[in-house]
Amino acid sequence: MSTGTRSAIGGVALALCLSSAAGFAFSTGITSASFGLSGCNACHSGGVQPTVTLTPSSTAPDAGLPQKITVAVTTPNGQHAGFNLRASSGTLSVLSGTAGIQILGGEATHNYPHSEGIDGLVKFEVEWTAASGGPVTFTAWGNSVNYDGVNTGDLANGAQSDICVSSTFFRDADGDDAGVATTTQDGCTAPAGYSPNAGDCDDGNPAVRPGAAEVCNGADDDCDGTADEGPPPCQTGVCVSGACVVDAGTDGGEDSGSGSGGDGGTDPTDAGSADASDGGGDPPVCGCSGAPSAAFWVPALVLLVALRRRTAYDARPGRTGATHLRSPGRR
Ligand code: HEC
Ligand SMILES: [Ca+2]
Ligand SMILES: [Ca+2]
Ligand SMILES: [Ca+2]
Ligand SMILES: [Ca+2]
Repeated sequence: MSTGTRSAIGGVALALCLSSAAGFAFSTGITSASFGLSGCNACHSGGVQPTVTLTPSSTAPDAGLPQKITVAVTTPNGQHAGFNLRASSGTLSVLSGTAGIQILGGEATHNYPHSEGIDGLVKFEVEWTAASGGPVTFTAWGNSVNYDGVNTGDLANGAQSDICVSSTFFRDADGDDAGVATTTQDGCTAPAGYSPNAGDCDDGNPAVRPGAAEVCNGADDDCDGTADEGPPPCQTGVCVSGACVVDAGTDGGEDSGSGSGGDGGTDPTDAGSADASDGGGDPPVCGCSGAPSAAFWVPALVLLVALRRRTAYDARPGRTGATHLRSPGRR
């Protein structure tokens, strides 16, 4: 068919397309939104099915490095073809210096029917860049057309290619999905004992990892570089490193030293108004869940004994200037 005839028919076809629905100009490209599983053959028929090959330049590319994807179509129905290529992730773009290919709705397609090369194939080359590691599926349709300006005398075929984008995985010995940056392995999917996330500051303890809840234990549970930070119960100064300072609940002598708050006497670790209901049975100063550990109880008992001694001393006749305030009713 001569170029002149093609142009005339093309003009008619374009006019028809414009009058029907915007975006439906198929000889000028099409996206998968316009076809289902039967691809281009939802509309094109009457021809012989071509062979379509889809070839990524690498089957295990690195994320961020552009790859070339080639869709090659045989031409049993003439010397022209169109195509559509989509990727399950990443970004398709037009290779610089390539004419007649566009990106529509994230998919690659022809601008006009391309003609075959000396090898009898119509080849479409597109650039694709992975966003991140993991499996990717490319789906392509190639349509061998007779170039008569209508969707008859043509037929298409599909092709699919699965690749996997390589990324770095970090050794995760404690299985908490956070690994250490010092031991890594590259691959498509995580090898056993490895995680895509780094940043574990204790790879022998699954409770310690980025994003874990910071608890009062003197350790940096969330791996942000600071131990026991954050609001109560972990506020620095309220939660003492290594143990939660809780009121025993019976006002058994925790009030000593100076400070402010509702106590008749005040805790060295008093949270101020939080302790206002003192007078026996304080709410915990530091509301830890679970029973306080030995790390709390041993020093607490030592303190208790010391305070009892001190109270006896203060109560001796002649002693006035008490060095600490006592709770009301605790004389
Ligand atoms: C929804 C129906 C429909 C689907 C799906 C469709 N087309 Fe078309 N196509 C048409 C129509 C109608 C024409 C004729 C009007 C025109 O050229 O735009 C056409 C024409 C063409 C032509 C020029 C044909 C010739 O013989 O001159 C090419 C090339 C083409 N389409 C490629 C494709 C490809 C590639 C696909 C699949 C990825 C596809 N089309 C899917 C309706 C469709
Ligand atoms: Ca046709
Ligand atoms: Ca850990
Ligand atoms: Ca921390
Ligand atoms: Ca902690």
